[in-house]
Amino acid sequence: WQERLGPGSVILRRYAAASDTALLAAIEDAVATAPFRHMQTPGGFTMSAAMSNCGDYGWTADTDGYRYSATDPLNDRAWPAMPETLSELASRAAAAAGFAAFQPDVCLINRYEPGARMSLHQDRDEADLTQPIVSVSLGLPMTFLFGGLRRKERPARIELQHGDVVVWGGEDRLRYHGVAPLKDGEHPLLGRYRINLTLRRAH
Ligand code: MD3
Ligand code: FE
Repeated sequence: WQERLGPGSVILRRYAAASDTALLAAIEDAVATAPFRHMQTPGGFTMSAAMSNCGDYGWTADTDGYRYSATDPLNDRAWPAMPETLSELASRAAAAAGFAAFQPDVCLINRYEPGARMSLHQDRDEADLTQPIVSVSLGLPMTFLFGGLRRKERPARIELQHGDVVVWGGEDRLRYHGVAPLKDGEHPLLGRYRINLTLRRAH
């Protein structure tokens, strides 16, 4: 049930499966206020995953760059609050992986449809890179690309399924990573989607 991926990263297989309907209800609640949207990269590309956020901050991308903001640029209102089901799950998962007292202040919600992907990148927009990141996969299975500390290193391919939780921290925090194009399929709860929750401490 628990697999070590690297010195600072652990997969907790199916860890969130029992909370899936509560998590989906929390996501639907959030995106009723802050709808899914396709953000632009600073390089002018449209991201294929649709995104939204909940928490004290939200991660955003536009032609000016990547940043965390306290308000949703679509409506200049605060992001929806992070439901306790989410922050509690993330803290528990982080503790199980050896990171005590993790308190996320942002949850990025990524929605993939068949063909959507995320190219190799590092997560480095957070103030304190000693804080881990917790990710929760829901819906269609996907292939996660787990690279090295330099972009040119060939990434390992890791299958993640509905309910799998991964905690990334320590020496692995700045590893390049991405998502292979989503294969088509039908999930009993999510239909033709995969949703990834990425819980972080931005500030
Ligand atoms: C490994 N999202 O939003 S989450 C992202 O599945 C992002 O939507 C992917 O990468 C997704 O930035 C992957 C898993 C993840 C998140 C952060 C990491 C893996 C990581 C940081 C370091 C190493
Ligand atoms: Fe990332």
